[in-house]
Amino acid sequence: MKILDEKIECISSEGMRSLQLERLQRLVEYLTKNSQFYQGKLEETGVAAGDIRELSDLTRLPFTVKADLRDNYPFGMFAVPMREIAEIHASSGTTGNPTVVAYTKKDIELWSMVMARAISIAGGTPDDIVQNAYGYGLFTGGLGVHYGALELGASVVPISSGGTKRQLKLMHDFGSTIITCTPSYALFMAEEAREMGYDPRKSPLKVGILGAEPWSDNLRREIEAAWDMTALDIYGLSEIIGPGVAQECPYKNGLHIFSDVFLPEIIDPVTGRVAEEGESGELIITTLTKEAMPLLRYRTGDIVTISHGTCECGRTLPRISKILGRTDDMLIIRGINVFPSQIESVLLQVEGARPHYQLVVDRIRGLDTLEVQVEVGEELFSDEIKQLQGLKEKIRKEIESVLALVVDVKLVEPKTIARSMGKAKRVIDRRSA
Ligand code: DLL
Repeated sequence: MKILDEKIECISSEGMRSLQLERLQRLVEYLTKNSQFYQGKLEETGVAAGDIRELSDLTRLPFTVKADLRDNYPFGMFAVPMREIAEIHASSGTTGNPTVVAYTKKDIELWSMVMARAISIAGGTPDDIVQNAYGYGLFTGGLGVHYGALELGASVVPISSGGTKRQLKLMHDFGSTIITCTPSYALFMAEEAREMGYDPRKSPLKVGILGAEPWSDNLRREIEAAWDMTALDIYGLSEIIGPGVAQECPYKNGLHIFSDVFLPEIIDPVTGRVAEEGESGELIITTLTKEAMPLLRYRTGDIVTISHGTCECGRTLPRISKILGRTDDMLIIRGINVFPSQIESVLLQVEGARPHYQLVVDRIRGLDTLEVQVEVGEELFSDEIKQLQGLKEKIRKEIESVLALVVDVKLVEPKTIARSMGKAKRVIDRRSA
């Protein structure tokens, strides 16, 4: 398979470190000159541009957190005048101010470049037809993939999310070879296809570039079997650029992170201690070359492990694991820490459970409870009660043995759990209500 940017994607570790250091020094100088926000922060921390002499000096720099973006709503984080801003995106902002992010023209070029790399790492070439079913608009998924597909020279169908019947018709008629959407939407589309009497395994799709929400390897297997395609993970977040921060290759050995432009660190989210190779921690990213809104040591809240060393695909870019959870979506149930994706992983190993589930957390008489609602196949519902009871018990026991957590299991009929065209809502927490 051709490597798009071999000089960077296969660079030696010394080469990468010296590139990162040079860019980091330039970044701190740039921020000292251009960003009012960072001028204040750097002054508080007592670090000047000249103090960054080696890469390990990175840890002397201050963290940036989401609240900084909210507090400086709407444009307080910008490091360039408005006339240089080319594009502005914002989160949906269900609570309080939305998070605003902005790009100069050069930032859009950077976004196009990293997204072209991502599609290429997934196996995409100019011969592919990319059906882009991420939402277009203020969400960064749609436009990010779009720019990358253009940069790579592929053909892009900007269909956006939703309109499932039309998705399936155009996919078939156009011969789309790559689908880009959330994993939950890929699953839902396969379900709809079957209902329309169309076998998704016969679709022209070869690869799915799926992300924007957590998903387990077991869900990957479901999606791959449903579509008879390779399903690969893509990671990113609006604050850093959007999609295009890290991308899994067909060897499925972690996601290659574009560390020439997004400098990663993994730390213990509580103590701040740097994690060892292979140890999980919070991913922190410094954007090395952005103009409009560069971020120093941004706390993504996403929990990963990182590994270095050459991948079977030939790339030397470090690899992060699939996102194991978020610092803020970890459920603490009666003192036990669980991430929704761990429950997903267990559920999908039990025969009869379908990959549609929701977790309902509540506090009853001072005690946390977790109800796992999961759909089971139609055939099971017409079966004897005894069999359903057996399945329920099996799921309960499996979760208990893997996570040491006692939960209530509720089996529900097909299509009871709401389907999602974008990010799925897996957890309903009634404790704060
Ligand atoms: O979700 C950007 C994106 C679009 C990524 C399309 C991939 C594909 P935000 O809406 O700002 O941006 O949400 C970012 O979503 O901090 C993670 O918690 C989560 N997330 C993104 N990708 C993955 C993934 C886009 N592959 C937040 N696995 C991030 C797990 C993911 N979680």
